[in-house]
Amino acid sequence: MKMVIAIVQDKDVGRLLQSATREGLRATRLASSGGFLRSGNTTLLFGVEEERLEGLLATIRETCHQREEMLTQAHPIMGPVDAHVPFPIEVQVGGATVFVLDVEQFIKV
Ligand code: 2BA
Repeated sequence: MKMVIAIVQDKDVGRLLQSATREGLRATRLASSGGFLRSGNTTLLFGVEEERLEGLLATIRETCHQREEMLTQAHPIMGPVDAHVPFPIEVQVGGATVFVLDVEQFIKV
């Protein structure tokens, strides 16, 4: 079994969950926010059998889109920023950031 952690934009979550649940996949939805933009996104946890992994990744690719976001000012996490940085900066976000982990045990009690 694999654990797929997918960080997706809020705008894409509905479509992704609709497709995934239609395919019989299970997911847990966590509210999250990006460390860089500090704006809301969604982290989805999918526990999937290995043979269903590629199907899930294809669904994520189909439903999560790349978008441009505006960063209007520096955040402290960015560290010292050159005074000449021309805010606002346009940043490309998404489709999705996906981590695939091996699951050692899956237990339901
Ligand atoms: P954020 O951290 O808010 O990042 C939003 C977008 O800003 C990123 O899009 C990327 O295009 C840009 N960005 C992030 N850090 C940057 C930096 N140090 N310098 C310049 N540009 C930077 P994505 O790469 O599509 O990431 C979307 C969201 O996925 C991220 O939101 C974060 O929540 C998550 N993420 C991405 N990579 C990650 C990682 N390696 N570990 C954990 N979370 C990650």
